[in-house]
Amino acid sequence: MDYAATGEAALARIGAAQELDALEALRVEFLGKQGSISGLLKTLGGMSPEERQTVGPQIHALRESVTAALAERKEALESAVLNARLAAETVDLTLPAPAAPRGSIHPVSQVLDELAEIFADLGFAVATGPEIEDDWHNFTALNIPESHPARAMHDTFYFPDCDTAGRKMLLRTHTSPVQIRSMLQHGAPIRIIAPGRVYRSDSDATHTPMFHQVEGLVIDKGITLGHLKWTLETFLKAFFEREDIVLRLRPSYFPFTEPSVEVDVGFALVNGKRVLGGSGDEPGHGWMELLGSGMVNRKVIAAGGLDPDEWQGFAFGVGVDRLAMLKYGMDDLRAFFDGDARWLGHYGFSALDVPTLSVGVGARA
Ligand code: 2NM
Repeated sequence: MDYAATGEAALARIGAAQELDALEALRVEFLGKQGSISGLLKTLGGMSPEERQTVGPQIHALRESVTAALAERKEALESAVLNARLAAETVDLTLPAPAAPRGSIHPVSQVLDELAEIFADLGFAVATGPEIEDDWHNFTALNIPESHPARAMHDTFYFPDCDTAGRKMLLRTHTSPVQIRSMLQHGAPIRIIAPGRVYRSDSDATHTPMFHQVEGLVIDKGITLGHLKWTLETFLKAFFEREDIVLRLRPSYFPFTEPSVEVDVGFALVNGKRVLGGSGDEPGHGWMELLGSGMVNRKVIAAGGLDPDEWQGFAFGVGVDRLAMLKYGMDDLRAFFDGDARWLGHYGFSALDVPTLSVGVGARA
């Protein structure tokens, strides 16, 4: 058998491959489990030691040259694909400015405005606080002890040095420290939402190291889980612009609330997509976990400088980016923070849209 000729024929076909798929087919034909070169390697076992000594190196050389040629051609085809894409996607920055401004409002900004609007109608003020926090406000005051997994370096971005007062500093992992500051500064009663950026050392298709959260806090006398359920129901009906939003409360655990409840919202499957509304128990429906909430733990009320025998409250937390995805139909969280003008062109909102309950976003063009 003429291994050199076999090799030349293989290299010629590899060099002529114009598509990655065709190249992959050649790899399988030569080097796959049932491939021709793999077959030649198997013949070595049946040879005499002398024959193997002369033929073995030739077959191995054949396999190596084919492997190298496949890799080289693959790289060339891949870079051709990339170059074609780069050429097709160029943005000509020298084009004149458009006659009318084309900037748009990011969906997260839009949803934050909608949330402020909806909760303002329920008597809630918007509270904000620092994104760089100390671990007392972010953890200790919220009844999250030293040993809690949320405190591990794994989830929290810590600063390498303490501040001048010797406090350990970090990027807030939730907006709850804002509520603690609010209790300490203003006392009770309280009705606030705390929207903003939060940070966790976590990154995959559904988690980004920075994301947005809105938390709510009500502190007053005689507050119960009933007030919590009504508030969340009223908020979600307004936000999703549907009267048929149905909630299911399940017992859960958070260090800062007792009791704690996980809130599921009923959805229907419409053309394979989840559309919120209706009871999750109907046929063709299901429940989606949406919010965490509960009655504020006595220890947290005390950490906020209030007497837990006098004041009670409820609190909740929900991802703003997640709310935006559910309402406006995006399916990839990472695209939110890529700064891609084409994505914004598609999902962004006009600066002239007013996110009020009465006008609603349903009225936009
Ligand atoms: C959640 C779930 C449950 C919460 C608690 C507080 C505070 F500061 F008042 F104690 N703020 N937010 C809370 C409670 C947040 O997020 C999933």
